[in-house]
Amino acid sequence: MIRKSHSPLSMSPEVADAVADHAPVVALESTLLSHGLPPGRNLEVARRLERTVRDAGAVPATIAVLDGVPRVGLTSAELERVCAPDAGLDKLSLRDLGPAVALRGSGATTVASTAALAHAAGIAVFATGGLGGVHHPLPGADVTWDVSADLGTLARTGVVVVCSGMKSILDIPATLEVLETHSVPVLGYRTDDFPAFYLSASGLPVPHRVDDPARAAAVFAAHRDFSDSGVLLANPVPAEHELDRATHDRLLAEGLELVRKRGISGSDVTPVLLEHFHTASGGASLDANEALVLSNADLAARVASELAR
Ligand code: PSU
Ligand code: MN
Repeated sequence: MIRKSHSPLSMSPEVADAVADHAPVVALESTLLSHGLPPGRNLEVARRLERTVRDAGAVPATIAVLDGVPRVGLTSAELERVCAPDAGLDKLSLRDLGPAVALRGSGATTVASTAALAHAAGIAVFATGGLGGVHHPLPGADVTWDVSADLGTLARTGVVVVCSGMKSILDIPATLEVLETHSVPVLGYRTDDFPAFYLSASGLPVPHRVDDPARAAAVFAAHRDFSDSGVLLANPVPAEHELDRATHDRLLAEGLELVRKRGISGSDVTPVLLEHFHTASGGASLDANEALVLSNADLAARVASELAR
């Protein structure tokens, strides 16, 4: 018989102390580092993210699975391992956590698996770049079955996810409908227009707007009285780093064509599209991506501080 033993995850001493003391902690995911940014740049961004969280008064907890152990809070050497060019880490969604643990795998965690691990560790606030969502159907099909597990997880996991909306590579109206079905509150941070990752506005209205971290924290606390689902706090990319819309639309059309031609599917779609943006935009999308995740980490730390008051 296979028995379940001990705790399913390992927390760094700093993160464990902060959680025990009810001090502000911000969870950070690792897929955006290993599968969303090129090697070299990813480590720089990883360190800047942690520094940004600290500067705003919270403890950063970057999450990944290493040698079969889900780790909440990485050492500097572990962060280097996650970002190494030859890391060869898998992209682990929530469905992959059990296999990774039982089969002693290593991998980076997506929004879905990071949210689940953060929640299990007692961390309520989580920062990322863009939430996964409903992909566009392939040409000739009217529906897609490629709906990110990020949505189902947010439907069941009581965390605040701070992101810059959904990636513009997704069907944003369909993704917002799925979030509504699952009763996930969607808040625009200082905006009435739902953000679209590289673009500060999607043209779709946000259901609710908040203008300071205290109100975002208050909405989360009130929502918890009615539902176990999470809350999406959508913070637009800083205006000076947003991609030019025409360039964006061209790169997106090219990227989708590339995915179709190469027959790419499943969890490879998002990394391939992001990589196309990064190479074809001459680095502009990298700057946008870095600026938006840093801004989200800063806001997440402020929300975590309000929740800890
Ligand atoms: N934010 C970024 N870059 C990324 C991601 C988010 O700035 O690469 C990742 C997250 O880990 C998210 C994943 O969970 O993209 C979505 O993947 P998929 O579409 O396969 O569910
Ligand atoms: Mn997918």
